[in-house]
Amino acid sequence: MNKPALLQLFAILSLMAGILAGPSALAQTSLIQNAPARRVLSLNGSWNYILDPYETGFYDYRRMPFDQSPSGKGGYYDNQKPSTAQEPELIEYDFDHSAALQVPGDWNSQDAKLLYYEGTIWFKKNFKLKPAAGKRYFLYFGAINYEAHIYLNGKKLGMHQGGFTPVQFEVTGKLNPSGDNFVVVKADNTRHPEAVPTINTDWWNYGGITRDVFIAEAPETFIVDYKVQLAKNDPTRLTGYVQLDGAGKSGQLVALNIAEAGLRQSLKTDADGRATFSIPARKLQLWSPQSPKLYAVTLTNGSETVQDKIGFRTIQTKGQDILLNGKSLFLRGISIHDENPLIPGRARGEGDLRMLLTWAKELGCNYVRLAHYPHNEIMLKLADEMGLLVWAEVPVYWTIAWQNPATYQNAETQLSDLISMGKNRASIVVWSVGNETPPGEARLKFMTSLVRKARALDDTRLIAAALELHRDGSQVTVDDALGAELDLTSFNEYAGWYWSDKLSDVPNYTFDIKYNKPVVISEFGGDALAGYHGDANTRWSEEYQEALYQNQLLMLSKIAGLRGMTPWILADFRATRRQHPVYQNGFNRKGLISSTGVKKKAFYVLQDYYHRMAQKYDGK
Ligand code: GCB
Repeated sequence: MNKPALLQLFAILSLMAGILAGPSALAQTSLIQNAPARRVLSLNGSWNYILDPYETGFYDYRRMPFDQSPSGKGGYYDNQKPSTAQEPELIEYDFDHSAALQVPGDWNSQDAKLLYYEGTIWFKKNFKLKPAAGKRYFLYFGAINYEAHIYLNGKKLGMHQGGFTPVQFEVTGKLNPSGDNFVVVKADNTRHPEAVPTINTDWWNYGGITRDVFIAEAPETFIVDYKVQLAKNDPTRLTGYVQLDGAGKSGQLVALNIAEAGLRQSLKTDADGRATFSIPARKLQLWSPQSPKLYAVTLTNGSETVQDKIGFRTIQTKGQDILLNGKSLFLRGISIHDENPLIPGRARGEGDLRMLLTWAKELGCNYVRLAHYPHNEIMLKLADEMGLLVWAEVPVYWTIAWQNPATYQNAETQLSDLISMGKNRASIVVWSVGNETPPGEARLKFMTSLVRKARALDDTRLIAAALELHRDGSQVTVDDALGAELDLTSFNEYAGWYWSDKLSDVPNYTFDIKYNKPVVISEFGGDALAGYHGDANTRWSEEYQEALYQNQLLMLSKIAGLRGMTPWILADFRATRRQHPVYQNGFNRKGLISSTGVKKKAFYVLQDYYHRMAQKYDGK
């Protein structure tokens, strides 16, 4: 055999070996509910990193992944060191002498040379954890953008795609008994046409390990998942389930205790380790933005206790009304990206997230749209605590590969993980399946399947999507067929900004909306550079944005079914598409708050309007 043919045979054989030795086909344990509350060991902090645009640490010179080659040597995940100082092997990387990045945190905002970087970065962290007998361990990342390959002590745990949902691997039996361990992550934020989101977005493609990392410890049989919520539209019944995982999961007793409400129930798991319940709960004080009451909920199975703080409320629609705990409501909202404009970069934890929600409260909000992808679990808990209703969304954004079954599967997995993560949060009242997806047959099929999936997973919340519309002169029509599947009519409109009109003409638009459902405008807005002043006709000025909001509110007030809005957006955010050298400089300037934290004039227009709406609906 000549050399190329030999190489080819070698490549095929190694590929087969790789497939056989690849990540286990066994079903993974489902996402641990409220995982951060069970954390035993945080892996946040400093991680050494290697920048790898050519993927030298992943592929050999044939483009064969090292983890599929027979020798298995060469991949950066090995963290290889020369065996002796006398006979040093040639190893062209060294994590321990490489620079470090802070985790959680995107790489772009931590080093100027990484601002626009798209590709692979390898991360490594050493940690000490001596596994205890009779315990199970789970490595948990809040989010890694976008594709992550994860290795523990040189062995592959698996791969995950999707930049905003948790990544979890069981590592029981894989930790070194000595207690010395290291974890390596290959994070790759390359954009792909078939990915979710796809190649084109109006937000920064922040890469890296952007949310908390920890190892959770659990008993052999443990409470992996639970749902404790009010029954659909019934404030007098608690329903849900507790799911155990592990060999002894069937026929176990689990105690559900809400001491403050005098509620105690003993549950017994079935053969699948699941105990479902539906019990009367008459005395519960209901959660609302005015009174965000949370109860300490305790689940106990043997020696294991899991605690959560859960609020209880109902949400439904009736004609064009949205009813929260049976009472009509106006959603005084604002859209928010998971970004701290002051870094500027991905929000890195509770402090950053609390700042964003505090701004929303100052604006007079009772509602936030957490666009355009699943936000940090900490954000959802803060919304519970601070009394903000939430629209939670998946990154099915613009032109997804509608015909591709793998793309659908990816979107559905992200939706399922979002719902799994958020299902006990009273604040979440809307699951959104996407944003501005252009109507068409394949797209309708794709989106309808997502809507049905969301309903099958959770029928106690509203399902929505930010729709597109079309215009003819001053007539706007909202008739997207997807609207028939949804509980709210939500659409993005940019009168006064992208629509070629004069600001003073904005109030003349009339809306023909085909659905008799509550109308919640998912976006409107316009850019303003904070500190740039002009008159109401000077684009980019604060005065223009101020007048735009005034005219928008006049226009929208004429929509009979208007029950809320989330203007675009709370704060300026980094956006690669926004390159005007004077006004934008890589930022979308539609924020009501600037990238230095300054409130623009339009902030006060909306604040004043929300004040009036609060008086009208809540009497204060
Ligand atoms: C939109 C998108 C949002 C953009 C915004 C804009 O319709 O949903 O992601 O950032 O418009 O500023 O153009």
